[in-house]
Amino acid sequence: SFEHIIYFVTSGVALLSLNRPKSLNSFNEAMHLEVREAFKLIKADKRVRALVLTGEGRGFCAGQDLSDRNVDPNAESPDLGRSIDKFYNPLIKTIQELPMPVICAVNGVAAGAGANIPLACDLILAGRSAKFIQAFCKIGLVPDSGGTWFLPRLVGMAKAKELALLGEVVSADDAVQIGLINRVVEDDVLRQEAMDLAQKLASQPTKGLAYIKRALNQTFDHGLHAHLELERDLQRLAGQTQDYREGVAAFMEKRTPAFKGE
Ligand code: T3D
Repeated sequence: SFEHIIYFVTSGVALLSLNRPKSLNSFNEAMHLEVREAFKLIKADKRVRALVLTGEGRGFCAGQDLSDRNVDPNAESPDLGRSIDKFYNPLIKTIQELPMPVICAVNGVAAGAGANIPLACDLILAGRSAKFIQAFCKIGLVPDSGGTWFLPRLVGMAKAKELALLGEVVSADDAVQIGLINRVVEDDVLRQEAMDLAQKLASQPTKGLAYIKRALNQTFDHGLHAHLELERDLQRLAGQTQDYREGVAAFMEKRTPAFKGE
């Protein structure tokens, strides 16, 4: 069992909640290791067909736990590249490559890496009180966890530069407005709304959804011709799934399909 996260599976949905509320769920090494362990469980568990990522308490995640960094003038500089290599980059790749929808339920302040981890997810819901802060610039750092990659793609270069260089607070409503996130709901229903949406997705053709996710995640890496070829390859795979057969059969028989995620 875990100490710094909450993890369980219910009705096809895995819930992973960051659980260091006293420091706004900032990442120390122990929490990183538990998150990594949870993703191993998700990948190995055939029941899991959607994931909800959220946090306990009044914050979603305040990024790196800064109390773990020795910045004494006489100490050697900490190697932040190592921390990124070891923890943040693998986490972002894992989320992007997970073959199922990942819903981020941003339950409060999201700062630093905590503001960018949601951007790697597939759908972002936020509670009314959530705030997004590219806090890096305020301590002399660079947006990581894919921030400088996701931001211009989501909100355009002008807004991306404004967010990254000024580190101003973006409210949940403004985040929807600029296309950073999908939806805002009231704080007290956020968890339930995210679980409901995840359960709906978990009853859909999981492999098909995984291929859709893969196609969209790669779109900005390709020219049109290369991307048409990727779509063809993914469609070939989709056409080999049981759920595709079920979807067409159910349509022809005018009944509700029963997808198994196979
Ligand atoms: O080092 C590497 O591995 C490189 C990778 C870096 C990735 C990064 O994420 S760098 C960016 C790190 N994060 C930040 O710079 C954000 C720091 N936090 C804040 O600016 C503010 O806490 C917030 C804007 C997020 C929230 O403000 P507020 O006023 O709502 O809450 P607060 O009072 O500041 O925080 C509540 C408590 O959480 C407080 O502890 P206390 O005083 O009650 O004992 C505060 O110190 C603690 N806390 C918040 N963020 C962090 C933290 N403790 C350690 N590290 C944090 N990042």
